[in-house]
Amino acid sequence: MADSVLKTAGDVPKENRLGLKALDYGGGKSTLCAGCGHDAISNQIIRAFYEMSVSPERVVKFSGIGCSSKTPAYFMSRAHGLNAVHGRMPAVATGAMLANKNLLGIGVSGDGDTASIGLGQFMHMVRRNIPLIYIIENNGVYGLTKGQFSATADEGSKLKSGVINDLPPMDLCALAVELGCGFVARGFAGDPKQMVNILKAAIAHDGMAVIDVISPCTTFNNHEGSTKGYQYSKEHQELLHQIGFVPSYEQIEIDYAPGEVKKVVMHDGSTVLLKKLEEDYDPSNTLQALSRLHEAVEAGQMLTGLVFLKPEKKSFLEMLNLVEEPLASLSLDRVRPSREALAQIMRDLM
Ligand SMILES: Cc1ncc(C[n+]2csc(CCOP(=O)(O)OP(=O)(O)O)c2C)c(N)n1
Ligand code: SF4
Ligand SMILES: [Mg+2]
Repeated sequence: MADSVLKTAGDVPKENRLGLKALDYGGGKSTLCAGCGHDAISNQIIRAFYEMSVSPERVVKFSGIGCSSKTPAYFMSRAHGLNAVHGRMPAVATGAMLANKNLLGIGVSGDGDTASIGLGQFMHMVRRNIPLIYIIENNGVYGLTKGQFSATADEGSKLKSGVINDLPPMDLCALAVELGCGFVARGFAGDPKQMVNILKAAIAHDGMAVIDVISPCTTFNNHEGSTKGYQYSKEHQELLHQIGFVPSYEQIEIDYAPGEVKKVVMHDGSTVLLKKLEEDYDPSNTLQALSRLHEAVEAGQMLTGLVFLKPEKKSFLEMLNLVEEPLASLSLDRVRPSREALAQIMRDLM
């Protein structure tokens, strides 16, 4: 495999296959704090959608409440957008994705929005395999409300005030694997090369793609004693593999020895390439994924990469056997039962 497949930070074309420029994928000016990891993630979202030549008008963005949930305002302003109340994005996104299956959905949430108030909704959305890219911008704190610990904060990590977290962290990747999600990844806002390829793979996936991204909060959780800051994350990041992505319309050139690179063909015909590093990791093995995530916690590693990948899993929309046209564009006479049918139902109930 040519090395360029694994390196994506290089040349970015001036126009994509739709004739659009990267600027066409931009949004409003960010109001987040300088250096916030969330802004770095927005940049990679812009890049991934641009390079994948996704029409922004085909995209629908969702979020809940939090600094992270503000970010859909900072990318793809030409896309549709729905901002839900705190922790309730999954219900809104489920409805929207069911109503128009031609849209490509991306949700941005926070560790508080997902792992605290929104946990119940999140879990059911994963179980149902709603086709949606679901990003958790994970900083271990409630940034918007001034930095209280969230449910993903590591045991023993310290707030600036000296308060120590004595509760165990919730691992959203492990939870998603356990609930049968077909695409589970962990990224780091400080590793854009890996991030952009995870995002491209998620765009190519049909089903729920859970991406937990460690995204440092420079204002409240980036000091010594924090386990979600830039310095700590850089020192503890452990790559499962190097990730490459080849879109369906490009040739794959392999020049690595057999067994060194695992190829996974995605729903849209693109290929994800996973170049083995030290360990032999099979991302389609649930037990291996769960045990590796547990090992990482015990060893104090911040494990990143495609933790679990099974593209063949049926999405909820496929299971529902919906008609070809999006439900939202069906005419009234096709969705409303006739007067006679309603009268018959009433008679049957009597
Ligand atoms: C029902 C409700 N409860 C509490 C709040 C207060 N609140 C706003 S954002 C937030 C947490 C945000 O944390 P997170 O989702 O991790 O996002 P971050 O700001 O860290 O990116 C809370 C508790 C609210 N807006 N609504
Ligand atoms: S408070 Fe933290 S999470 Fe919120 S914008 Fe500032 S750095 Fe980012
Ligand atoms: Mg947070």
